[in-house]
Amino acid sequence: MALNQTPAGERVHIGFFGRRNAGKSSLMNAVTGQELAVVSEVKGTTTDPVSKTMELLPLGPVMVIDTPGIDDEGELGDLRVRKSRKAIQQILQEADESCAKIAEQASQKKEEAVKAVIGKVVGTYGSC
Ligand SMILES: Nc1nc2c(ncn2[C@@H]2O[C@H](COP(=O)(O)OP(=O)(O)OP(=O)(O)O)[C@@H](O)[C@H]2O)c(=O)[nH]1
Ligand SMILES: [Mg+2]
Repeated sequence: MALNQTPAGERVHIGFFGRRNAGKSSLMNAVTGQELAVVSEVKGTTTDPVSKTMELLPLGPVMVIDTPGIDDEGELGDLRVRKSRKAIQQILQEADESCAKIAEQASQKKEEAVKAVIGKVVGTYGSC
């Protein structure tokens, strides 16, 4: 399957989350080497999640997601925060599914080294 046909669910998801003006959009642009998101000194510039599928070496096919600040305020701000939280949940779910898949593959193959790495990841970061 060509890289640009990889389904979203099989891509590594990379999200940028944080307070307004923290530099999320700048970081996303720097990581991707593209001007994907508008950057400005005005707090709350990003008002909707911006996602882009691309190939990012050495990872391969990825989906990068920039999000509105999680400290936004007011009626509109609350809606933006909700969108950011949804994006965070989506990424965590993808991570859970990927982790379960790797663990399953490792147990089938009985590869102790792989299991050890997973154990280390789980031990270090809690449930992965
Ligand atoms: N000094 C400094 N300024 C930065 C850095 N990264 C971003 N900025 C500046 O910080 C301001 C906010 O950057 P953005 O990337 O728009 O921040 P953001 O987190 O996307 O902001 P929102 O979209 O409002 O949530 C801009 O004026 C950037 O030029 C950095 O590493 N150092
Ligand atoms: Mg932004």
